[in-house]
Amino acid sequence: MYRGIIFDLDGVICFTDRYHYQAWKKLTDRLGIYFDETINDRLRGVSRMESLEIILERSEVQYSDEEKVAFAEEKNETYKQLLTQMSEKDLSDEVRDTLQELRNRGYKLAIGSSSKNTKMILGRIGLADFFDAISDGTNITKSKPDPEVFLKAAEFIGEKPENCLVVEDAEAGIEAAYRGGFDSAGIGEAAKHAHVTYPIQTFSELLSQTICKRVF
Ligand code: B16
Ligand code: MG
Repeated sequence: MYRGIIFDLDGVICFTDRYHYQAWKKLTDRLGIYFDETINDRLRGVSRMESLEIILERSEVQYSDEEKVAFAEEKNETYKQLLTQMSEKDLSDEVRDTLQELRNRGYKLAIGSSSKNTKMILGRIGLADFFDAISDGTNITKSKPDPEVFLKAAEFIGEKPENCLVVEDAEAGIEAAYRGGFDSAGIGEAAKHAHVTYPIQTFSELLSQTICKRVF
């Protein structure tokens, strides 16, 4: 029986993939590096600097650490500019209603995201003050598949990993949950991961009797 639920942000609560893609594409076009949607899919749940390393696998030029930091900042400026298009309309009725019902059932609700832009994104979609705790890219040193972001989220809500469910869309996120001792619900590609506890097709399946039935 779970007491807390920890949600990944990008790909679970809202969808920022296309903005990540557009921002990386602008950078890679400038640098003359090949980049496509398939490579973008490999960046799900992966930190900004690790994402850049994946992108630079296609580069013929070796860049210094200083140049890489500058590239990551350049991408993030473009990305933040694109995020200004987001609004409460980018939170689906299904996600909003399911979150509210989980709250009504008495669960503690937290975010566990690799993104350093988590608070900005939550603000734009109208969830700035909704969650009991936020663990994100600003409070971790190791990103998924390391479990740190979820272990911190569990600590922030005062629950042990075995009492929390992690909800993820990325394989790296399911792996992180598994390594941290959490059960997981995997949506999209993450539903196929060998270590996923509950493969789900839609967010509202979290309300099913086998996953989050508890009413406090
Ligand atoms: P930022 P999540 C992840 O968020 C994204 O899936 C991933 O594509 C991105 O590189 C990472 O956040 C870092 O984001 O550049 O905003 O710090 O899926 O863990 O919520
Ligand atoms: Mg994600």
